[in-house]
Amino acid sequence: MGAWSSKQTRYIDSDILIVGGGFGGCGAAYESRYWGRDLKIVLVEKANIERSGAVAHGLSAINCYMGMRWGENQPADFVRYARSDLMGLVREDLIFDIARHVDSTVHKFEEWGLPIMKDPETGRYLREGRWQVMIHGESYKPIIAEAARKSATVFNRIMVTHLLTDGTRRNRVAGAVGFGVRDGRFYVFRAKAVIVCAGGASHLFRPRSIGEGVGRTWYAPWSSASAYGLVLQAGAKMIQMENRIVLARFKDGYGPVGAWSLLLKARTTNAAHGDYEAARREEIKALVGRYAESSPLPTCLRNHAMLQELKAGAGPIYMQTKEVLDTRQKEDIGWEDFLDMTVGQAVLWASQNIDPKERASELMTSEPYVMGSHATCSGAWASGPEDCAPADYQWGYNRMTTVEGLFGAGDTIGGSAHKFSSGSFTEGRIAGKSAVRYVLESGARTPRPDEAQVRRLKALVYQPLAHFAVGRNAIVAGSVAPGYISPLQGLQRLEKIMDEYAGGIGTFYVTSEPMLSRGLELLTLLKEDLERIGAEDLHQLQRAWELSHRVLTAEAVIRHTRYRQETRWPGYYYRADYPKLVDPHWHVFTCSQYDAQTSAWDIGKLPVHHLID
Ligand code: SFD
Ligand code: AMP
Repeated sequence: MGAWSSKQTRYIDSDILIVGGGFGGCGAAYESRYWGRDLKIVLVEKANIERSGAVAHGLSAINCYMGMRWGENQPADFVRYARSDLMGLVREDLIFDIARHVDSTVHKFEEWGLPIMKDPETGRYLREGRWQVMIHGESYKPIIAEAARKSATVFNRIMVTHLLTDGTRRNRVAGAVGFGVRDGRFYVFRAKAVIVCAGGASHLFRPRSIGEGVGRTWYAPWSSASAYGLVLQAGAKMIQMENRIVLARFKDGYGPVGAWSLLLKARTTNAAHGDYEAARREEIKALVGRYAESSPLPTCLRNHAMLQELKAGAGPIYMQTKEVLDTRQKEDIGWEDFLDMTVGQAVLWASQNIDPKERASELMTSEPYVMGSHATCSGAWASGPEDCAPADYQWGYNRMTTVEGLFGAGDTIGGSAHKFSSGSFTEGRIAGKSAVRYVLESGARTPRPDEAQVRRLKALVYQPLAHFAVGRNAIVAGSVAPGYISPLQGLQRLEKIMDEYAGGIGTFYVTSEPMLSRGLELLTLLKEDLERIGAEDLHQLQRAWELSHRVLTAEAVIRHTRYRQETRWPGYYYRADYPKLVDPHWHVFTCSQYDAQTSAWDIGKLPVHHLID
């Protein structure tokens, strides 16, 4: 311990601190520099923004683009789409706000060098589907990171572990602390406003991958729930934490299906070549009523149809790739779709002798993920845009959480699904502009974190190193150590609990009140053991704090899932004790608030307002 507790503490002061340099963070950096020319803007990132976050490996499509300059769509259309996809429960004000600004973001991306595919006949962006455009996106992240680098002072390789609050006003953010994953230093970032953009959560639930593929997931394995772990510990209200997402993907490699379904128009069938989704429409309507009437069928219901087929023994489910690859151009699109964002799927095809022109490929549903930016909307409750949010959705500055001065974007913010990469960057821009206004208007009221709080956190952050230093002396064999638990052991225990009790793959996504309560009990025992987590080096120390964020997030997921007494999103998860969707009683957001001092959770409902017909 000694060596680390004596590590130098470095103080960095700023007007605006951005935590996480992914899509939301880069957008926040870019826009806060535009509006806050003379402000000190600092971005802190646990990896290196050049290739960090969910888009590290690139993408092949931008999934949120209106095309207003060509009259393709209007923001209100997009709100209707996201609302029906999420079975009615979204923040329409937040979605509208993103939709009206997202096109300008995509145009900037193109100006900065991102190659966007064009339709040779119209000259417009090549549409994958109504909302999606195709890109040559292997280098998507470095292109976007350059804009952030030019806008903010970037500190790479610093893992943020906790937010700081003001010494006298607990509900006022004052900065953040973390440690250098390379230099081991303790960093104290003091700021007037903080924008958390630390991304979503993989590895809360046990993944399907085993053995040599263990750890492989759809969302990035380094998406460690920090967005939620950080803001909920600061006391921010969270919503829809039960609304985890399950993805239908090419089996085992997690290759995306959108380009195949929407652009190439490949059929998804059961083993007998049958169109099971159409065949099950009436049955699904009986389950969820009018929500099954929207087109396209909501994402969760598409999963549901697939799961029903698998349970009936009608699998494997296949994407009929060979029926559509009749030209070289289509074949190129199919391969590039994987090579730009999921190289592993192309490798898997090669290793299994699959030529998509010759034979169909299996699809499968993934383990659940917790995010705020895909076809799902878990995250913090945020104040809405001044011009269109209803009064009870507005208490301060746009995208400010319920903690004063604490903003968010991307996966951090709840209620606004279907942001994807472009919408997350756009939301970062919105939050950045708003944070600048907050800083300028709040003037001299600079928050001051309490020094005792900083000292306490410094001791806490390095504790896992001390546990290892002492506990290693009692290692009995291999890695068996009675005195501490390792980050990997803790992670695997968390995944097992979530999988078996909270509706993971192990139970075909089914859970219930007694299962969730038992899961919570086991999670509480895990939390006790995690007080003795041991880290042998700085890398493991990062793993330890990532796990801490994941566990708190998992607890929120269990509590919200237990609270919502209905099955709102069949195909994402099922409450066996409440198998039906219950409108209007559950046509509400679930909402929670955590008190880090007492470890108590307050849970309740918030209204869903429909602003667009
Ligand atoms: O196939 C800390 N996404 C897709 N978006 C699209 O537009 N098109 C697609 O094609 C997409 N698809 C897709 C996507 C993601 C992935 C992994 C795959 C396929 C395989 C979604 C977008 O990527 C996603 O919506 C945005 O990236 C979300 O943005 P944001 O900012 O909320 O998260 P981030 O980009 O992961 O960035 C988070 C950053 O925070 C850092 N970080 N830094 C310091 N301290 C801590 N404690 C931190 N914790 C995290 C991270 O390192 C990261 O830089 S498809 O599904 O449709
Ligand atoms: P994916 O490649 O699966 O991530 O999908 C890309 C985009 O297409 C996302 O916006 C999905 O919601 C959408 N999408 C994928 N498959 C379908 C489908 N069968 N019907 C409608 N939308 C889809």
